[in-house]
Amino acid sequence: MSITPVTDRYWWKVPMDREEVIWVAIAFIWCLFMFFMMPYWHVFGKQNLAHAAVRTSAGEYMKKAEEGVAKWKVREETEQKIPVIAPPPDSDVYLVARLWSWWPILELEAGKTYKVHLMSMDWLHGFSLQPENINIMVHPGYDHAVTMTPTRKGEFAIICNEYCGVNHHTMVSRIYVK
Ligand SMILES: [Cu+2]
Repeated sequence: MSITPVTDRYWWKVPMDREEVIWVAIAFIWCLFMFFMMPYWHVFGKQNLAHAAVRTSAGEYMKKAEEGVAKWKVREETEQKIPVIAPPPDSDVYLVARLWSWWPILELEAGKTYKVHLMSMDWLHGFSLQPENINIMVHPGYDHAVTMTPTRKGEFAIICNEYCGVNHHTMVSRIYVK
């Protein structure tokens, strides 16, 4: 039972009001616009990075990350003595996410391309590069490779943007671009 009795039982047979037709048309056109914006922005937005994810184990991934540090370490930073590595262009760079740090710190060259790998050693973390605002989920068990070509010189911040425990707010790092 409704508060006011239904006067016309077959309301769907009543022709649509002009205003309603206009709103439905606007909503539909907006839906189409948003839909085609997705592929457009992927190609022309310069924010969506081409990436590939491969299944792997924490041990295997850590071995590759340690190899990179052994080869390309230039110094250490922060109280935790996190190594800073300067990998050569076109190399595979492995960045480890774990409770609650990013390891190692990357020092890249502007205009050069790198394949940056991301993986978590424990549970879900989020790679958020600021102020570029590039956001990538970092899963355990998946080596997520992103092709990166830094265009601007400077210091960029990495913050974890997936809540990952009591020290989540300290899970910060940086990328240097020279
Ligand atoms: Cu985290």
